[in-house]
Amino acid sequence: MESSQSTLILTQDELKKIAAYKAVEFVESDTVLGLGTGSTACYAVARIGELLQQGKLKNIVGIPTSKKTHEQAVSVGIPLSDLDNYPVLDLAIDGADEVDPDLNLVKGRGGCLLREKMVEGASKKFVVIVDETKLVKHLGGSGLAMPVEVVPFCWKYTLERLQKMFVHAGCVAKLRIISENGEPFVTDNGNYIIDLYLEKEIGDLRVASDEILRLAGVAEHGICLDMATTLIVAGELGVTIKNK
Ligand code: ABF
Repeated sequence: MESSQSTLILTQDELKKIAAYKAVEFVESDTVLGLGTGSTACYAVARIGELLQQGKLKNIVGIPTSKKTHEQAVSVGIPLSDLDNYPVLDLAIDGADEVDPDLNLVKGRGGCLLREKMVEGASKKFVVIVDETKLVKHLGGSGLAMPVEVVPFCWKYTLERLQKMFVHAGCVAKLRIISENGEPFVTDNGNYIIDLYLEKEIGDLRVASDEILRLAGVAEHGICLDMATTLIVAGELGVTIKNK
């Protein structure tokens, strides 16, 4: 007789949900929470709303990192405010596009990096939630975009400067577009996104970060150094939690 062994393969979406639910276990009543954006953070926002409705969490104030998250939080009944009223947050939960072994991040492929960095940078604790596909040896190493939010004014000038800045890393800079006729993606702040595609390592991340920010026309970039305090990774073999 043959014995059959079934292996449970979880989808990337299921892993995102597992990481998000684990993070929400760290949420306590009477706290101010940064609410992230993206398909992973979305699960955390939904779960927080559910726990509020069940009375298992009380007196939460959410600070959303995007218009989209604002809408979702309202729809699940999370009371909201902003950084002007709550300049210090207890905890923020959000996803990331890449995470390196030192818990440095690339954010912004969802286009909300500026607000995310403002809100999460104001939080005493920042829990990053990802599925294992987001782990990289070095930032920019996935071959995917390193986003930079720029003002629309003379964006081509800014794009060329950014590309030249990282020519040593084989950088190709592209304006993020949302349609075939070249319509640019516009952020919640009315800005554009320039995506940097790197062939090689960018070099010292702190130097790169400072250099990008010094360029007039840049509003913010997606490199997040020393922001994450905890990383929750959901993978096929379970959940791992790493504290900085
Ligand atoms: C946000 O959501 C962003 O910083 C990042 O771009 C994105 C991650 O996307 P997802 O959770 O949908 O994979 O946190």
